[in-house]
Amino acid sequence: PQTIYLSEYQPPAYLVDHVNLRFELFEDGARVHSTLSMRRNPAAMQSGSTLELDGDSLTLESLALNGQSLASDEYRNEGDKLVIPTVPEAFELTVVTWIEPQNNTRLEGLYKSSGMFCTQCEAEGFRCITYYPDRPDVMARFQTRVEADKSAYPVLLSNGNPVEQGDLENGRHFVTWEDPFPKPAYLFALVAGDLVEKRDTFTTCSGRNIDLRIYVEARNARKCDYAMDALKRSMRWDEEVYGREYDLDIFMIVAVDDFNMGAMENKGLNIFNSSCVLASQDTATDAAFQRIEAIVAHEYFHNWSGNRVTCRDWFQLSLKEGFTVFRDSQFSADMGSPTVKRIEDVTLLRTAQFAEDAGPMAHPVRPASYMEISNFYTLTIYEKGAEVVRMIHNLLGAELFRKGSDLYFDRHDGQAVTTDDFVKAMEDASGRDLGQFRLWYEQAGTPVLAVSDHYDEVQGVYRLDIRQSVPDTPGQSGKKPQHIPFAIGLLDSEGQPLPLNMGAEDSNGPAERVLELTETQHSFEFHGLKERPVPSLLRDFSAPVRVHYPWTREQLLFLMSHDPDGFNRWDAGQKLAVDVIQSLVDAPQGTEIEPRLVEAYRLLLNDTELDQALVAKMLLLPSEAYLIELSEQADVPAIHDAREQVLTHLAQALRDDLLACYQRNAGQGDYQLTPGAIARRSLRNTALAWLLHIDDKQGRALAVEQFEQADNMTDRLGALRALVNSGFESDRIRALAEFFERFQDDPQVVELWFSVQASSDRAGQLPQIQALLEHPAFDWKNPNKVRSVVGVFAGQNLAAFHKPGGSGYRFLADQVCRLDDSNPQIAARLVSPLTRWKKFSPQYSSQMKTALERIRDKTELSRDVYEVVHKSLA
Ligand code: BAL
Ligand code: ZN
Repeated sequence: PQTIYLSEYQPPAYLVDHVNLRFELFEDGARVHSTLSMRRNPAAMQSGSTLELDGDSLTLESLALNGQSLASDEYRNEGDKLVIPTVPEAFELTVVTWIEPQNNTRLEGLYKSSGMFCTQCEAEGFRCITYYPDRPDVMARFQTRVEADKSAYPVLLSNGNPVEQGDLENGRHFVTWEDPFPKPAYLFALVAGDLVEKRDTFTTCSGRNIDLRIYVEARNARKCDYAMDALKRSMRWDEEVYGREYDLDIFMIVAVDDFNMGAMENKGLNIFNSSCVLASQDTATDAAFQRIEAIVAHEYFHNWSGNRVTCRDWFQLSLKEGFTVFRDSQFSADMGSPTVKRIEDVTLLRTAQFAEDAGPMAHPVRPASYMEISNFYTLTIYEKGAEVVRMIHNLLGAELFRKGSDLYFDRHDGQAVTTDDFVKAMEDASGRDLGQFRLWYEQAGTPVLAVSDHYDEVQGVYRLDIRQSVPDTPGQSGKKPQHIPFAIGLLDSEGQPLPLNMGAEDSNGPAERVLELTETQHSFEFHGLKERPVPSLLRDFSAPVRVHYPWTREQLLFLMSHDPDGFNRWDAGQKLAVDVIQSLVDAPQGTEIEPRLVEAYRLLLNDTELDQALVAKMLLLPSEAYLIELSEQADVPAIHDAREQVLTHLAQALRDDLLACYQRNAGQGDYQLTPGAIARRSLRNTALAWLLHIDDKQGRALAVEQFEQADNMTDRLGALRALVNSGFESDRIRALAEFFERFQDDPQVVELWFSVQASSDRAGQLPQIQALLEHPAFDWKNPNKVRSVVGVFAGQNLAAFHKPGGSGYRFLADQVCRLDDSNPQIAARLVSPLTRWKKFSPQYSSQMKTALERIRDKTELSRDVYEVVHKSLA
């Protein structure tokens, strides 16, 4: 496959002013009539009058220029392109294509899911519908007429506002939609199905009434309320925090069962993976509710950051994704606990994005090249991209950042722009020079800060020495130092914040400072200190970097109970637990487990003063994935055993405290979805999991009771998970059977049922995983099912996946090869656990490499999987 380079970007030769689409939908296919009003782009760099259109898997039925049919020698196919050698300056092109949505298993373009027609056009799906200049910098006004059988497809939707509808012959009908806002083709959407409509309204800040609609299959009608409320909260928040008002008269969301992504921000017609929109107390966990709120907000926020102002080319993907993730994380922080949200974001970043940044697929936030753009919907583009925007926010402050975002939206409304345009708007609004800061977009890899300190007790001066390096990544070496905001505080031995006086004459300095690192080496001195302080470094995770500092366990214990920065308080606990677990990997049997860790957890379990949501987070041990990420040559079974040893030891030593914590947080009246109630459920389910981890009899009775009596999915699933991961085999079997029996008709809950087993090293060993793939509820065509079994096994059940002998790797390779023919996007994502083979100790890495080679050698490998596998083996 061909590599596409940012450096080769050229403006489009022809622009599209208007698109007129007519879809005739049938059971055996669809006919798409497209009329494009086109003209030569005055900014085009190449001369000539050749028109090139993108197309993929299309049958061309006819082609006409200004109403004149083109003969077969007046155009040609070159690879996936349709080339018309000579076109006028301005013209109308009419294209008729035949496509087969019912056979479209890639779920790109127009396809069928649960009997309905739907689309996914980002990034390059529109070319699977008709021939078109399918690139984001071609923005056009769309009018779309959808025709289908009226009884099978009573609801016909597209972008914008409905302008006409009526009946046709043979029981068919049509609706015509017009979208007044020019948009790239990736934002096009169409839905046709037998759906019910949940309606509401929203009055915007300027007093306009917006019609809000969520479309779902009838059986899901009761599961839309939460998403609708989340949508209204998002609309209000975007007005208040960013001054962004909704622009069309209608905003629609449609739930679709078979969907490659989480959701898609098509203009006025967001299409959601059912699992990211449908929720009810008895079927969705607290985590699912929170995810739904965040994704509804994310897609809604794209209306400005993505749709009104879009990307010039796909190298700029983080322009919309990084900014929009930052916006949705601000929103979630405002709706709940900012500290807990920060902990969740950083956990994902440090566990998975840092791993990506250190692996063979590492790429900058603005990549310089790609083969298949679908492979670049990554944690780097999304999460690191959001961190980069967050740093700008922190460097400028909220007020100037808002000025910058206003300028960005005003300046570029209706345009397709670059990350550089975004940074420039921030610079122009604030007067700050972000020249060096731009390296965050250009250089891949996670910067490393080596921090050491020195205290001069005679002078009362404490010095921090910080050395920055940015590791080499594929295709990039010898990198420059980046501009890093490094927030710190210092604490005295009582845990009180000390003033940070940076000059000998200063007094009453602030208790927290953001040090701006721009050089390879910096030293900062703090004066007037009567004792050696305890440093609190990288507060609130002020930059996406790794900090190396020789923490002592005393310091970590101290910060765990004293740091006023909630994030660092949690992080100190994580660092301590990591240190304790790492010290047990490969240690002789019977090595003592740090008694102070037990006491710290005892304090936490009994701490009813501290924010209970933070306590709930602090009780969670670092994940195996994070421990692997932190190690040089990972031996997963050894890491797993060490972690299990610590968990067992803690659960045994704290058994009575766990029971007390469980009781204290049980039975708090009616179900509520407040931060306090969510924290209580989290605490009691953690206590339950730990008790069952040591096969505690009383814990077992509590779990069985909770499983049977729960009035919500968080508690029912918490009890199920605890039982599944316990040694109480008959309870495990019974609970799994009962759970399936009860929820078998609900695909989202069946996904949970699969993933509880696939993530468990008791219930998810390879033979059991293979049995799940044979289960009648499993469906290879449904990405959620594939992810909940194969993805969860390889990504979360790490000891089973990395079982010596390599059976897990061979299994994954087989599934990737199987999926590659039907859904290459999902297949390429599944390869991910194998790509980091160099990270593991030799007995594992050689077998992982062999599995990658197996995939590489498959015939007719898709471009998606080809890119991931070849880059991983390079
Ligand atoms: N644009 C793809 C889905 C999302 O990030 O919103
Ligand atoms: Zn997005």
